[in-house]
Amino acid sequence: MRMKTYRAATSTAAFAKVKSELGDEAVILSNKTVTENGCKCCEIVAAVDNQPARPARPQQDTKEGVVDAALRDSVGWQREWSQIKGQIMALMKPQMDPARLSPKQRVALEYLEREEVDERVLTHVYCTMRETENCPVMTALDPLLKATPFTSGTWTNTFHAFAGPGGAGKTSSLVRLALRMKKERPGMRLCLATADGGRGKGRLILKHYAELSGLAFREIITREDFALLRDEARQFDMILIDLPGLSGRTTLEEWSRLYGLDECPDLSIHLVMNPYYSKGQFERFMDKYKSEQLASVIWTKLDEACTFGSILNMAFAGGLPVSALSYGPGLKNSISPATEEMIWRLMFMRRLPDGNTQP
Ligand SMILES: Nc1nc2c(ncn2[C@@H]2O[C@H](COP(=O)(O)OP(=O)(O)OP(=O)(O)O)[C@@H](O)[C@H]2O)c(=O)[nH]1
Ligand SMILES: [Mg+2]
Repeated sequence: MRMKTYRAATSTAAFAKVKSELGDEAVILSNKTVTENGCKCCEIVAAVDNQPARPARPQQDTKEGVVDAALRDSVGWQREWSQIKGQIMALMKPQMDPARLSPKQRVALEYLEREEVDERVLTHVYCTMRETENCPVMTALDPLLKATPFTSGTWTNTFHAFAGPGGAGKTSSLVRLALRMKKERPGMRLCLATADGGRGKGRLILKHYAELSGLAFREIITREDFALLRDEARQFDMILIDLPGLSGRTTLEEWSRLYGLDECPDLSIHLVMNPYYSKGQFERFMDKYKSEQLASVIWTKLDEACTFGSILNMAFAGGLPVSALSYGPGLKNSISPATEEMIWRLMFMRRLPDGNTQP
């Protein structure tokens, strides 16, 4: 067994060093806050087996080897599975005879296809409409999409973390929702916390708006800081945590374990996404950001998108409700707690929640 100590400004940065040097098999033995040259930083002790239990490259010529290789490379595995699903859909497509639908149903299905709603959803909608004679389109679509608006009254648990790809709009969404809730309920005890210490900008924005609006501000550099925040949670109605965009192969589940977020039953994670990622990119993100604690999706940059089918695709694939919609770069009047009506208007009329229409 080889042991090594890593120090960095945050657990995220220290963990990235561990991964790049010792690889995915490394085990974290300790993860604590230490002081170096008068500054708080994170120290991780990690270990890796000198003799890997399994050969680095599994034998590909046996059944076990092939399965092992596929399971090790989960992205490859996912891609294969998605190809199989694609082939099933291709087989089904000729049976999706548009002539068997009413003109209204046909137009709606064609519209959804143009909006880049994927085949899985289209097939499901087609089958639902075929099951019941004259089934209204909205009756078939309605069960596929749910909204749980991000307001102080709807979400009753204390901890809310904002996760998602770099630059997706996590920090902006967090600040906008916090300011909105504070305006609606001035007595609300809100705390803004940043776990994104590695990138100065997000941290400074959060600190700035917390100070400006009289909200509490906390920094999470290691799991000890998160444990301390849990100890003081009773004094807040809601704690909003800004997570970093995860680089490389680090997954949200790994990151949550590193900071102890996975042990907090009172925590919901909201996934912040843009609607214009490609299909393959969505699949990659779904894999990277999957977590039992995922509770909703926040869609941002709607003002920059030209199709909105991915909102329905994601709801169908992940079963998560949509909690907020963001549609502008500024801080004012650019985010709305989501409702189903807003999303359908967006999808069928290209109308943003502020009433503006997308070209
Ligand atoms: N047009 C538009 N821009 C947005 C929207 N939401 C956020 N932005 C902009 O997108 C940029 C990135 O937003 P951030 O909130 O910093 O994104 P982030 O996910 O926190 O980024 P990292 O912390 O770097 O991973 C900023 O310039 C925001 O102003 C939106 O709904 N529409
Ligand atoms: Mg940020």
